[in-house]
Amino acid sequence: MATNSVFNSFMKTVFRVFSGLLIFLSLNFGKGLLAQTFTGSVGLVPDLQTVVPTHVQLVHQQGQDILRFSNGIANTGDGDWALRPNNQGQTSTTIQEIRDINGKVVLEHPATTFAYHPAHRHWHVGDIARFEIRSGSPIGPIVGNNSVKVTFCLIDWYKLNDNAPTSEKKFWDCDSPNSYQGISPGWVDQYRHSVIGQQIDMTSVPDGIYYLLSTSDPENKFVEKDNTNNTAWVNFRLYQQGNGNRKIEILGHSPCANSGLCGEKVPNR
Ligand SMILES: [Ca+2]
Ligand SMILES: [Ca+2]
Ligand SMILES: [Zn+2]
Repeated sequence: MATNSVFNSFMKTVFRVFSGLLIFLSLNFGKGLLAQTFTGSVGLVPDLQTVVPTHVQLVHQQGQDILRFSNGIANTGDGDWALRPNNQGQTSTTIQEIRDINGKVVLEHPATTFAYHPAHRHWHVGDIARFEIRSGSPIGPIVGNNSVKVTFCLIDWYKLNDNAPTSEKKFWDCDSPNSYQGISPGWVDQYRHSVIGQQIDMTSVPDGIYYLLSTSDPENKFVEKDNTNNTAWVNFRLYQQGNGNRKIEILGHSPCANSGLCGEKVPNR
């Protein structure tokens, strides 16, 4: 007993010291060494999931066949996907903040870049998504060199389903180099098919059966609950009808958990 209580009080002291200190961890996330700050309280972690791409269409511009589509990223996790710009001269970093239930920041994770996007004329967070065209199956070969990494401005755009915990938009500003960006739990950010960059060049791709894949956080730069549910896809046939322009026929899409993630709640705006 005596040994146990000595041990217990020792462990309590260790725990108090542990939770009272800022502990700096260095975690190797594949490529770079990233510093993290951890304070010991429980953080609410987001989960990123891609909404099944909608408005998938083949348009013809200056002799090219361009696939256009709308892309949605949902936060189905417990906490905000909260991204703070850290501007220091030439290099701007996006810091992901994990917060506890009281809104206190418990972890700061240097995630990606934060940069001005001249074509969109607002600020973008780096490494948000990857668009691919694969042949024959969702794990088939990439065709036409079509693997495109994209950056986004992330805001609360619409609610995924009717049960979002927050009715107000928390993230809404793309125009300031100093504003937080992100997605609240139960909300979706959407980039519509008409936006520059929501496109893949299919001109050199022969007729056939293809998959358009959209993956959120493809390089796993952000902290989230589940890294294995980040891809959604649409299956289509590319074909030539008579002497006219080529067309696509949508054949199906990836399995999805609810009407929001299936792309059935995408607002037409
Ligand atoms: Ca996820
Ligand atoms: Ca991740
Ligand atoms: Zn943009």
